Amino acid sequence: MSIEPAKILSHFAIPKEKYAFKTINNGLINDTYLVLNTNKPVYILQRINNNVFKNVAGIMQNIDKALNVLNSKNYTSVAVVKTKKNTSYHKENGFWRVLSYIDDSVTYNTTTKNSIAFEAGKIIGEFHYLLTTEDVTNYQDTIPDFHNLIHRNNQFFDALEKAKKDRVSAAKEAIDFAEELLPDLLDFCFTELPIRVCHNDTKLNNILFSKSADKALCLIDLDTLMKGYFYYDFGDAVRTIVNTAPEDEKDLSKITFNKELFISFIDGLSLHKSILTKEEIDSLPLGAVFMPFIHGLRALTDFLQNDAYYKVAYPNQNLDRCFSLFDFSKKALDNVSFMQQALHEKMN
Ligand code: GN1
Ligand code: MG
Repeated sequence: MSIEPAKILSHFAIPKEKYAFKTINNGLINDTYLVLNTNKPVYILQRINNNVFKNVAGIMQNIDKALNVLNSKNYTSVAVVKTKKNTSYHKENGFWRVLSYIDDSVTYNTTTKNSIAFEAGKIIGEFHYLLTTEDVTNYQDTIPDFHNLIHRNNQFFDALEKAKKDRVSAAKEAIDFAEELLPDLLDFCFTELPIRVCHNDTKLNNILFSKSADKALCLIDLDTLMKGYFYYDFGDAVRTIVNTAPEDEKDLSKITFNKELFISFIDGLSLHKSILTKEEIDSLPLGAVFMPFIHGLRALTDFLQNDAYYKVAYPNQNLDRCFSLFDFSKKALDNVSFMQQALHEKMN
């Protein structure tokens, strides 16, 4: 069914003007449009993927709740624009929401700049600092077991059993690696760690920066905001900041664990180190191995399931993502002692 973004937008409480729409193809889940008024971006319009997010009311409730506290002199939030009925989303041929657009802002898929890594660490620290007062039990668990490796392990073996032969043989090397590393990572289970309200998708391009000032403004894409461990947000940031190659990089020699970027990132994070327990800090190096691994495993599982979950731009993209993510996971594993040492120096 064709969608008329202008018609959808008319249900939201915004000035009645002539708007133009530009598709943004960055996300793998939702459909996103930039809304322009006389060539100037003014809003973000999104159709929420209801296949992935079964409980849209729950995610919007979580977001509204968090936005009440995500505000400080160091944190400029994106706002949810209400509908004319004063609700946070509009239901018509899917679930739609509108977000404010912050002028002069930009996102980066990768970086080679220490200042960007530092700012990313700082804003993730600020985000968690502002949310420490929140009671995590007031937040809905909108995708249960999202970063639960036991659950992802089961999905992987189930997919492997049912997959087409040609897909299994194309993915052989990745499957072997997954089977080799899974037992160790399944043991990495910090039940004694505090459960926090986490972002759960802190990749670099979910951080909004000021274009002119190289300053991080806030985290965007709050759909997966729900309970979690701090190392989820740490590891997801590390896999996209410390690695200077994109998530689907085919040339594995370009996948790097850049030590300088790591140091800059934790320098930024350390401004809020007081919110973290010693056990949480100790969990971080393995978190940096765990997060790329679990994402690689999910990409591999989706490849085996004929790309049912993620949007793919070309046939083997899920497999490329998997190889690249697993490769970074290996490189992070080689750097565990380095990370331990650096965290010991900067976060104690
Ligand atoms: C998905 O659509 P996007 O890019 O916000 C995924 C994340 C992955 C990411 C890979 C709900 O997020 O977990 O990190 O792709 N989100 C969901 O870049 O599955
Ligand atoms: Mg996301």
